[in-house]
Amino acid sequence: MKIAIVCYPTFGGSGVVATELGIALSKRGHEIHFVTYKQPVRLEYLSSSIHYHEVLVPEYPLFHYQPYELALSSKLVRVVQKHKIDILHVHYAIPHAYAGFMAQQMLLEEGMKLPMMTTLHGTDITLVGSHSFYKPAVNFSINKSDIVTSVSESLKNDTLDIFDIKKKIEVVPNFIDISNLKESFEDCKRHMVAFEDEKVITHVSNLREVKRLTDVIEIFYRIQSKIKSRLIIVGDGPDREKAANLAKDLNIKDRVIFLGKSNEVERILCYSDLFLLPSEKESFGLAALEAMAHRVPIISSNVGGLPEVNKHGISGYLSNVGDIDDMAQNGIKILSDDNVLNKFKAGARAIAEQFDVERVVCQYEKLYQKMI
Ligand code: GMT
Repeated sequence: MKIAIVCYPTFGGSGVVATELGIALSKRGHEIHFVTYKQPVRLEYLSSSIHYHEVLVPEYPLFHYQPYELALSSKLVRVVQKHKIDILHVHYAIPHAYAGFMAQQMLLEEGMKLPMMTTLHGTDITLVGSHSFYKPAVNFSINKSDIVTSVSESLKNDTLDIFDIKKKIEVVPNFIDISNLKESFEDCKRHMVAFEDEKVITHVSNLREVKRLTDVIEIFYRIQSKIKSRLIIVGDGPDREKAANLAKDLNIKDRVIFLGKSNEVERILCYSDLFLLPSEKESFGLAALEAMAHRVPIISSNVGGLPEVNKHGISGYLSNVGDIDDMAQNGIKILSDDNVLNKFKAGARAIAEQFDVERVVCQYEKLYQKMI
């Protein structure tokens, strides 16, 4: 099939999933066309089966806001016509499902039918999409999609609670390409962040409020008082400074390392002993799944789709949002005995294997078939 994929090209989970899906589909013989404003960060190489079409939005002084949806839908029409695209798959409803619907309508005028699948990822529903500014348009474009998928049961239920959805929502979980994981590095550079006798605790996110970054610092503060350890924070975002200030106030500034946006997440996960994800909301928690695939146990909150990924007592532990004491105690429980740590490492990997790309991509393929 010839499939156009619309996504955010950034480090965010929805863009990562869309890109990895495109790569996996291309390996299975499909022709993939990414349509977005920048080459997706996870897409290293273009090939005869993976193409990228840039959406350009020229600055015009009359517009206070440049009309990205308009440029995206126009680009989609051109790409679909030129490359004879069979299917459109949009990731993250806002504004992609809306722009996709407009493209569908324009193509219909020309006698072309373009089936559209919308994959809901989380904040497009629970945070941004539910805002009254956007809600009617999001509701409309979800209902206009030919197939709607969500990345967890929890997100499906949230969508049905928040919106007036007439469509069936199929759950297709996020995935990980286990066979392509880089699991060992000749020079893993662990020595650059921690001494031999210290444990490495990691957090990866866009450092937004919803990730509760100050909880990450508070949990680490409690753990490091019992277990020699370092905290590595990967990613960048609005809460970075607040977290850095808290680390300073708690006198653990030297034990917390902010690495910013990094392309070396796999390398860091290879030597991590524990991953913290105490989020306020999380439709799935792809960052946790990536850590688990690298055998890193998870200390997380129990919201949204996290219990579908992080299995309590097997791959890590779940606690109520904000219960930093419980999260710290669970972290200490895992880290204080190497036998326990190894048991959790194996558990994390075993659960991650259930989300292997091979098991998931065929679910998307079946749904594509259904659409055409
Ligand atoms: O976590 C974020 O803030 C980024 C966001 C995104 O849209 O890229 O992530 C959402 O989609 C990911 C991929 O499906 C999920 O793994 C994340 O749990 C979800 N984030 C939230 O629900 C907060």
